[in-house]
Amino acid sequence: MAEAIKTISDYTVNFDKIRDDFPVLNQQVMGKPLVYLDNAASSQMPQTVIDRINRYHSSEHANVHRGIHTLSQKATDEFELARKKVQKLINAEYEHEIVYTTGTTDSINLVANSFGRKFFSEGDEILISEIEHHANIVSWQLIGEQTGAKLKVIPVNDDGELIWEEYVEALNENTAIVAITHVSNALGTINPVKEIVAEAHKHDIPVLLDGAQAAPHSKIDVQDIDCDFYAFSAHKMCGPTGFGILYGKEKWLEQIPPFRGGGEMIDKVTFEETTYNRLPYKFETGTPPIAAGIGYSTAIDYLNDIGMEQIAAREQELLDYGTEQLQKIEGLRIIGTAKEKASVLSFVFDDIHATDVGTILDQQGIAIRTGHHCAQPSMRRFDVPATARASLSFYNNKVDIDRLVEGIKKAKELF
Ligand code: 7TS
Repeated sequence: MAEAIKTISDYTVNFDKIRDDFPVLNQQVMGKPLVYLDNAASSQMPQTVIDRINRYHSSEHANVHRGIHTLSQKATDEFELARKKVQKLINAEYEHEIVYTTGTTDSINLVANSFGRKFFSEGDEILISEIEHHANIVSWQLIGEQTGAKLKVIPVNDDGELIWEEYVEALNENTAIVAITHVSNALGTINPVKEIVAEAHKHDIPVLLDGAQAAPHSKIDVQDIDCDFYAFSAHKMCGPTGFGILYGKEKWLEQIPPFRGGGEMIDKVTFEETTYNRLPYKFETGTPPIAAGIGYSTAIDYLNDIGMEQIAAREQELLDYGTEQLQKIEGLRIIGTAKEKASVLSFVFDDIHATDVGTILDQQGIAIRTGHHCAQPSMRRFDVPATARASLSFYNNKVDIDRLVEGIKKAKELF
């Protein structure tokens, strides 16, 4: 992901100071300074985002898109500003291609239901990979049960990389959609999404990308990738929970029906018939998470101030350092060794359960995630019940990794 910038000395941002922007990091857990390495689950919010959300609640709160009064108009303007910022962040062609959701899971469910109801029929295939998050498996299974469409799964090799020939071979006249993760949350694999999309488009097959783990860590350009849908969550990008994005190409959003019914998404309602609002509001129902949207808007400013390229380079450097250090620990096996990899370090020991590693680390103030990471098929592929996973953000540093290594060694001693 890191492109032009290669070394710490090339940074124009002082990443060690950046840590001070995150109040949650400045605390003791179990009597030790917190080391937060669970960023793939959720990242932390900088003070500026917390302040923005507080200000909204303290002096700006009103419902959006419906009030003539000043507060409502201001809330609407601020909430809609996030849409413009997201459009710019991911280089979407039109602002109305940005649909607000409550997160990646919600975005994928929206496409599965709306696209599936319109286009799926008996015998259709939904092409996914072996290393998807459950959100990008189960949503499709549910709509498959209603429409007769079935999952088809592209395998990965022992490094956790998509087997390209299998992908090309799997595409056929029955493929209704390709739904694939940009970056695997369990293994860190970065999929070659531009090539995946180009190959599918040769057969006029649309592609949904699960960008939950990619959008926080690199510059996303949906026009360059040419994907048809792109889903991601605010809370993994220094924003609050409860807010997310579905990008969809205008041509698809125009064609597919609304997912949920209610206020906002309508144009005219009678008991006989309802007509729908214009894009993107056709897909947005009820009172949205306004404070979260406004907070996310500030999070985007924050990320842009640092620069997504610098973030990618910093994380690559930390990942390289972390990989090197973990590899030195006897008996530790890294799961997920793709050449193109994002800042996830999943590992196992043959004789220590991942949960035990996580518990010992927690006792030392080190937060990681253990378990199947909502990606049980990925675990099955590597024949492990669970992994311990340290996931890095740009605000982590080498001291965090050194503490992790020390902590793991302690767990080894104890077991
Ligand atoms: N897709 C991927 C690739 C993810 O990593 C996650 C969350 C989701 C979808 C769902 O995102 P949500 O915001 O809708 O919950 N991944 C993780 C994880 O790795 N640990 O906790 C949540």
